[in-house]
Amino acid sequence: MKHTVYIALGTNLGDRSANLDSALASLPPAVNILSSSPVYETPPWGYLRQSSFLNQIVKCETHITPEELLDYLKAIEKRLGRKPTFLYGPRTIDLDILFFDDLVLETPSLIIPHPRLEERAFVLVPLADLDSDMKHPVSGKSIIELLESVDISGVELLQAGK
Ligand code: PH2
Ligand code: MG
Ligand code: MG
Repeated sequence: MKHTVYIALGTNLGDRSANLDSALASLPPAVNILSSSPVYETPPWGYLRQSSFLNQIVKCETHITPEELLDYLKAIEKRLGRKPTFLYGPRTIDLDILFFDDLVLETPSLIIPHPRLEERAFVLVPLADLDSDMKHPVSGKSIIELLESVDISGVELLQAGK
């Protein structure tokens, strides 16, 4: 079965633009990119004493399961040189599943939709560029509605999407 998934990319170590490009190039063939948001430079969230991030979101289609997708994304993170740090700490590349169709899933290793997306301007701003009318499957709120309750200051457009 074909699934529509939204994947968030984040990076604040090394050559951040190159990290985004390498991650995007690594997604096919299991994950086919349908559209990509602009790239934003964003202030660090959660742990403040670190460099700013580049963030981007891609809308994709895939035939693999959520658990397979998680393993696939983790393998890409590892291949691109991600080293374990601490919660919300600096990272070469982070690939997070935001939505997987309308699925609501909670296992010890994976929560879908991403549990903190409502709080994060660095997710909601690029998501609104891709699909502002899309509704969160749990709250039923649209991305635009969610965006109204976060502080978007410091989120700067870096490069237009495709
Ligand atoms: N990722 C985090 C923690 N904080 N801040 C920004 N701006 N962008 C991120 O991608 C990010 C973060 C943990 O995944
Ligand atoms: Mg993350
Ligand atoms: Mg992650």
